[in-house]
Amino acid sequence: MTKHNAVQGQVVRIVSNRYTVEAEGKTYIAYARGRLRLGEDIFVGDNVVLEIQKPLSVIEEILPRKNKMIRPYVANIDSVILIVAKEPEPDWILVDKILLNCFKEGIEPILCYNKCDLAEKAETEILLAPYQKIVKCLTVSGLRGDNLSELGSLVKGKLVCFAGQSAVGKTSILNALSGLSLKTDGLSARIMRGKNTTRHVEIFNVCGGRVADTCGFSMLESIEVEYTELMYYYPEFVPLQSACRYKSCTHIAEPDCAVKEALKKGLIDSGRYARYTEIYRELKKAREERYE
Ligand SMILES: Nc1nc2c(ncn2[C@@H]2O[C@H](COP(=O)(O)OP(=O)(O)OP(=O)(O)O)[C@@H](O)[C@H]2O)c(=O)[nH]1
Ligand SMILES: [Mg+2]
Ligand SMILES: [Zn+2]
Repeated sequence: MTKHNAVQGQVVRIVSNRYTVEAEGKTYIAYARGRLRLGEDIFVGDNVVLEIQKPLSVIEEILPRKNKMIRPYVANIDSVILIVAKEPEPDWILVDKILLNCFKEGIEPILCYNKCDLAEKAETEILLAPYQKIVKCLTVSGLRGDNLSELGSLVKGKLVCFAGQSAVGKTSILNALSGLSLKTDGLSARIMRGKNTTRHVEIFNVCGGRVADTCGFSMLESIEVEYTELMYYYPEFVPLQSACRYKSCTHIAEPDCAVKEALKKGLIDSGRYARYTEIYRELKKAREERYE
């Protein structure tokens, strides 16, 4: 069948099964062709072939992705700005999982500590120290405006994704950078957790680039990494690998392991290593359960 009105566009917003697609400078609301709905999910950031129709256009095809993030689901991004904050208390396992997903997908991660107006400078430095050597780190306050121009300069010319737990201040920072007034909300006082204020993923034009605001989350139940390959997504382990006795040493129980030697000498952060072993065991267990 010949398509007369087919154009290429990018999905910029998904709310339930309605997709907002930008194509040739215009915005269209679309639904997905049935066979797509049954197959792989469509992500915000996906480049698609769109059949323009009224009242609703149709997404006919998803074009190949350069990368994808799981939780939040976003595709074709240049970098992830992973936001943690003074409150809610950072979940460093979650941080490490998002980082390793970035390294696996070849996406540049940036670690951004928000609400620095509530924290002592020394406290922030201690928290970020294990990450300084691995990723670019930045300390900001969405509320007070600290370092927002530096953050804005990291967005320029790129499609970046704001990721992190609910109520770390993703939407607040986006509002401060853009002048938008998207909905934000505080922490639930009883459990000191976010209220999942942002309910869908959406891309906005900001600071000469584009930002995908995403829904906060508190767990990352699945990461698509084999436990036997996990060590390759820890940039501080990779240069030591060749000094381990075994070529594919996982740095868990093997003898003569250079990573464990470095750990003893304090050259590898003990928190990062402990979380590595936890994620390793979790992936191994999931793998074994799948094949039982
Ligand atoms: N003190 C302080 N509070 C902030 C700062 N940035 C954001 N907040 C507050 O943190 C709360 C959560 O902000 P949101 O922007 O809604 O957080 P979010 O990450 O978008 O949350 P979800 O949409 O649920 O994922 C709000 O009450 C904000 O006012 C900051 O720099 N300092
Ligand atoms: Mg939000
Ligand atoms: Zn090793």
